[in-house]
Amino acid sequence: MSEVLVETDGKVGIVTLNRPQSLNALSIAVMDAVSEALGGFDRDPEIRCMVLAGLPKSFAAGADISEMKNIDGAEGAEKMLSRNLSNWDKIGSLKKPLIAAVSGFALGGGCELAMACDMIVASETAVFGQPEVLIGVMPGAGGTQRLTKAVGKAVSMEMNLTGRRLGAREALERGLVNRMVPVENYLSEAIKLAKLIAEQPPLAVQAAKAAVNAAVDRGLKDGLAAERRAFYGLFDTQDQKEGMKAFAEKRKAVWTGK
Ligand code: DAK
Repeated sequence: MSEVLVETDGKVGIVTLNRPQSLNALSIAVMDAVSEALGGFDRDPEIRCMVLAGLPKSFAAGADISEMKNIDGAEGAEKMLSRNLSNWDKIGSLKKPLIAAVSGFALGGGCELAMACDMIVASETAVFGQPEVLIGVMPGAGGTQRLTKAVGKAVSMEMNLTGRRLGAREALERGLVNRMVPVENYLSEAIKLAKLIAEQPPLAVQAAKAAVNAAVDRGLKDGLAAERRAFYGLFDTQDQKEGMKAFAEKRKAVWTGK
């Protein structure tokens, strides 16, 4: 079974992450396939709106730690992740609206991927978080930037510095997600919202999306670049090696501050 499923429902293009054995960890191959599928829908004149869905248990539990675990130093991190970076940039610059359908874990890169979408439909079981600090690093794909814009400085600080997670209700109250629905409906609600958007005049929709993004994204490029530099830099530390090793060995990490 493919790790990324691609289908259409009328004028809606649907991409589903399907890697249940690792809770939809975002390997580079998965991100390649996601960005290719979404890019294809963005160029397809028959498609007006897109949905990016996870599985009921997990939207995505972050970038694949087994791929990052052995990265050696900041240079190694930049080398390995820069190709992946173009996938994230492509998703962030899609012209057509993209709705995330999130259930279960949206952690690390999973939370960042949901936030890179234009709207989020969450199931009651959805949990959002940036737990990178717990494995010796920090977010590298928007977690310090988009999250702060979405929930404000105080809550973003706490999430980024302690790994505290937001449940679906709190995410709704804080404006991170558009709606919260029972778990059996999260995908159908996201598709329903996408179909409503797909009925609107496409040029007006795309112009409005670009204008809303202009309001929230001012300064985002600089912020993302600063975040990425700091993220790569942490691969020069022993704490990054220890954090990711401890995750793989299912034990508590011992931090040395080196
Ligand atoms: N990577 C790889 N495998 C993962 C994974 C991940 N992120 N999350 C879970 N898994 C795997 C587990 O290793 C386990 O595999 P097996 O032992 O069964 O082989 C399986 O999924 C089930 O996980 P658990 O046994 O841990 O399940 P639990 O229900 O006990 O816990 C959990 C679920 C989601 C709380 C836990 O698995 C967890 O804490 N996962 C890690 C969450 C995390 O730290 N995420 C952040 C990763 S760092 C960038 C782009 C992206 C990024 C950075 C830069 N650029 C383009 C520059 C993103 C970075 C990150 O996301």
